[in-house]
Amino acid sequence: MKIVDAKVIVTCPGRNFVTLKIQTDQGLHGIGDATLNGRELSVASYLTDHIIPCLIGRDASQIEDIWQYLYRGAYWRRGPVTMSAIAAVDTALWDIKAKFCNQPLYQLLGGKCRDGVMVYGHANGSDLEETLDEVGRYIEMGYHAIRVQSGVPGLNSTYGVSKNKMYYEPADANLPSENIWSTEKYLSFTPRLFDKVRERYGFDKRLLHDVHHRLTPIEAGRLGKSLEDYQLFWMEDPTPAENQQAFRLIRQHTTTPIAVGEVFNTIYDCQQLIQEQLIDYIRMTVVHSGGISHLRKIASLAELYQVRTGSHGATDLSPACMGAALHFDISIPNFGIQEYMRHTQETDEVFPHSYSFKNGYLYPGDAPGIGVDIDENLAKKYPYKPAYLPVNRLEDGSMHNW
Ligand code: CS2
Ligand code: MG
Repeated sequence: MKIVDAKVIVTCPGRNFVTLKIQTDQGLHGIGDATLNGRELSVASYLTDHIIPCLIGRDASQIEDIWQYLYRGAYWRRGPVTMSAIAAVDTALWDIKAKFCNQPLYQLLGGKCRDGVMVYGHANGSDLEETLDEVGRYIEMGYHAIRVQSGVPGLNSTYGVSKNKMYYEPADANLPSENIWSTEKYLSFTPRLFDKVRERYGFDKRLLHDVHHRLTPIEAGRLGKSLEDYQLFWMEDPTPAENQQAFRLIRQHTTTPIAVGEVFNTIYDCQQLIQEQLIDYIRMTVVHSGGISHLRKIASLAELYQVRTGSHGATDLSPACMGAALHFDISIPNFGIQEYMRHTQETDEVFPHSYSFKNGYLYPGDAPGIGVDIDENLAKKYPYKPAYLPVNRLEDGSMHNW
């Protein structure tokens, strides 16, 4: 089965998405998400200008060989742009292969290890009271796991708090907006937040929290220790993870489980974290980690060290990524949880899909392939719009981590 055509579709149904569509000589096509929030056009160009010319005429069934060709052949290995582009090719080729076999993709990945994929939703509020109410709303919607993010008293903005409570879109301006951060205000408020959530809703729901790279290792150890009484499912991205051994310091001070990895893009970014069991969940997902082929290798390494998956699933990852991720999630033995930030209705219309939500779980459905497609005519109605993620400064003006 030969690749005869491939194209990149950039569309903005409320936010920008980049999708690769590969066409074969047997009339089958496959799609893959290539969206990198704030750098979408870099990946679109990497695919159009550097990868697609090398794909035409290749055998679409040779997924691993094409992956190795694109990874080794780039010479300049790794990085979010390169690995998102490779991910899109890999996902589209798995989509094609499963359609060729007329099977949902999970059947080609070893079949189901579980009936459904437990997800977590995003309760957030501008202050403690609104956040408490939002947690209640997510419980009513049937979620068993809820991420809790709140505005911090004394700060005008912080990560994870959105105007629209159902759809969190962090890329909020056509040039980076500037947020102000105070670790002191955050560290003194956050334990109180979780104390109130547990006081009102008890302990049977899984609570998660995203620190979003903002603490030093010892501050993260302090936060983790201060949250132990509230039994979090995980504390996410407690400190920037380029220095993997920094997590040894956090581990010395707290048993609060740690999740890291949404900004990683190859197995080398997490190898030490997994092998030294410095984390409990690996957050990498299909679109930014080289696709299904590479993510499966990461999950296998993690399985050896009892590290579970907890894949990223923000609104800036398209339904094509979510669809592929659900087939991955349902087929691996060491699945932990799947993030599920809902997409807008207009996004769901551009990307018709077979996955569905019920009682706190997502189900991939049994459509052949990844169970997601793109409506090219509808996609044309939403032209690309420049949008950047914010930057973050401390109160004294020095740059920090957003
Ligand atoms: C966040 C993301 O979902 C998460 O855990 O870290 O919302 C992240 O901020 C965005 O994907 C960045 O584009
Ligand atoms: Mg995160």
